[in-house]
Amino acid sequence: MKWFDDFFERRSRRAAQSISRRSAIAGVGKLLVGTAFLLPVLPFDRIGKATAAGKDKRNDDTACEYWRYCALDGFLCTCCGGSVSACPPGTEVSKVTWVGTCHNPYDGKSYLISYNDCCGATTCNRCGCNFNEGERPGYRMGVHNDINWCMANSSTNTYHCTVAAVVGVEEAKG
Ligand code: ABN
Repeated sequence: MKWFDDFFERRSRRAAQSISRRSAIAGVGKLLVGTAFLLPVLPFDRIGKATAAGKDKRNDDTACEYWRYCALDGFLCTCCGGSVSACPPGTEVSKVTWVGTCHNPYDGKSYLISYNDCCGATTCNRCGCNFNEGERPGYRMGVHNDINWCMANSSTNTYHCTVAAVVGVEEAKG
């Protein structure tokens, strides 16, 4: 490897003779400033961000951010074979429930939403969500959402998933 060492020694000596320390520092400075100006205009891939921004999850009933789920704690029935207001086949709707109020961003009104659990099949375990608008601690059971509402069903009290049915709308202020 002597030839390798000799080669680089010669190149280094030649560079040291022809390039002053000041011009070397100026070169490094130019490189840094150039990079700072050039980097922001390089074509970064922003497609992922655009796609996420393009889809409004507040209007997607399979997403936790769907407007009706503002006080839902559980697994979405829309991901478990049911719909936003109907239990999946083979399960039955809970006889008791927790009711929350959610704002619909598309018409500006507030709606009363009934969060019924669907009972009679093992826990779905898909699309687990936990939003707690207006929810209160467990010692106020009627306004607490972290409860298995299937407990009141006589045939089965195994929790599967939760639906969010609209049961009322705010009245226009007169
Ligand atoms: N209401 C949904 C749920 C079910 C079981 C346990 C906690 C929350």
